[in-house]
Order: sequence, then C-alpha cells, then structure tokens
Amino acid sequence: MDLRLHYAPDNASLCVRLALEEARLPYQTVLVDRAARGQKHPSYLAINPNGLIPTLETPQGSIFETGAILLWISENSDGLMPGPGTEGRAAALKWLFWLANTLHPAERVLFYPDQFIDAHHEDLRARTRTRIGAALSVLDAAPDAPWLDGRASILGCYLAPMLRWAAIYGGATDWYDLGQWPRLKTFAEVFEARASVARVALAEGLGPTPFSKPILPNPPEGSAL
Ligand SMILES: N[C@@H](CCC(=O)N[C@@H](CS)C(=O)NCC(=O)O)C(=O)O
Repeated sequence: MDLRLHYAPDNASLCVRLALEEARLPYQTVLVDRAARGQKHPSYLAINPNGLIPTLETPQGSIFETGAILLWISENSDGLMPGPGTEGRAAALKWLFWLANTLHPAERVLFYPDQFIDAHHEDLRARTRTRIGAALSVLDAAPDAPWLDGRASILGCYLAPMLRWAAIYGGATDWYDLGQWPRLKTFAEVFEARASVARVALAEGLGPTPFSKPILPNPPEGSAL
C-alpha cells in the first residue's frame, strides 16, 4: 500500500506517525516546511484545503483530520481499535471522538489563541488551561478506557502527543503536573516504552521521555512551529 504522510515534527502528524509505526504499515514522509508556511501552499491545499497538518495520502485518496486518519489506519491493520460489533467498540468510539472534538480543539485554542480572538489572549489561555485540566480529570476517572493501560491503540496514539503538547506548549508552567492524573501518568510512562514510540521519537527528535517528561523537540529536519 502506498502511503505518504505529510508531517512536521511534533505536529498533529505525530499521532498518525505513531499509529503507522504501531500498525507496521510502510509509509513515506513528506516534510511540510512550517517556517515557510508550507501548509498554506497551493500544492498542499490541493490535498488538504484546510491548510493544516497532517494529511495522509492513501490509495483511496487523501485523508485529513487526525481522528479520521487514525480510524482509517485501524481499519487497515489489526488490533489498534475494537472492530465494529465487538466488545469495547462503543466506548472506544466515544473516546476517539472525545479526543478529536473535545481535547484536541481545546489544545488548539491554547496554542493558537490569536486564531480565535484578537485580544485578551492570556485570559483565553488561562480559561482554556482550566478546561483542559477538567477534561483530563474526566478521562483519568473513566471506567471504560482500558487502553489507558498503554496497549497499542489509536486512542493512545492520539492522547500521548496531546499530553506532551500541553506540558511544553501550554504557556504557564505551574498548571500542568501529570501527577494530578495518576492513570494518565502511568499511561504516558508505559506507552512511551513501546518500540514504535522510540522509532518516532528518534525520527522527530522528541527525547527519551516524550510523553511523561517531555522537553522541546530537536528534530533532525524541519521545525515544529
Ligand atoms: N483538526 C485538525 C487540526 C490539525 C492541526 O491543528 N494542525 C496544526 C499542527 S499541530 C497545524 O497545521 N497548524 C498550522 C496552522 O494553523 O496554520 C486535525 O485534527 O488534523
């Protein structure tokens, strides 16, 4: 299968790269030059008119939206998501959409407040940190999220980078302590020990503890912002 992942280091494409590695699907990477705003170039807009990273080119066409790409990968590999009609499917779908529709958009507000409001950016970010903290508490207490044990899953591939980004791109440093969410902390530690994560961390310069104790990336090519 011919797959091409349009990516920038430590961008939302990280979630997709983790899933591709975990699925052992062969793929090529195409670096999007964020410093040159490559995500807004007409050639990129032709495959993703939203001008956002990631995009995955597949034999069935280009896919955008991280959650949709992850779901597609799970449907083209084994074991990353309970299949339709099987036990755990309903809860897994619920958390996939929660990650895509609740947690990810809140993080986008935190990282790009200027895309949402012209002034009062710090007020917006402060309120958003509170929202993200509350959302993480909901997940930490979830009775139906067995994937938090750090097993291979597209849900883990989506969550782990979002824990990382909140820690290093969230602005104020005093609000985020992963220890507040004991299950999420254990998830981050177990998940980052996976061989797939080590391969991705090397490729994108994420350091040795990319999810439990992240540091700013030092990628071999491209830039995160
Ligand atoms: N809803 C999109 C969001 C993707 C997204 O926020 N991508 C960021 C990188 S992490 C981006 O492309 N930012 C560049 C920009 O806003 O121009 C998805 O799930 O794929």
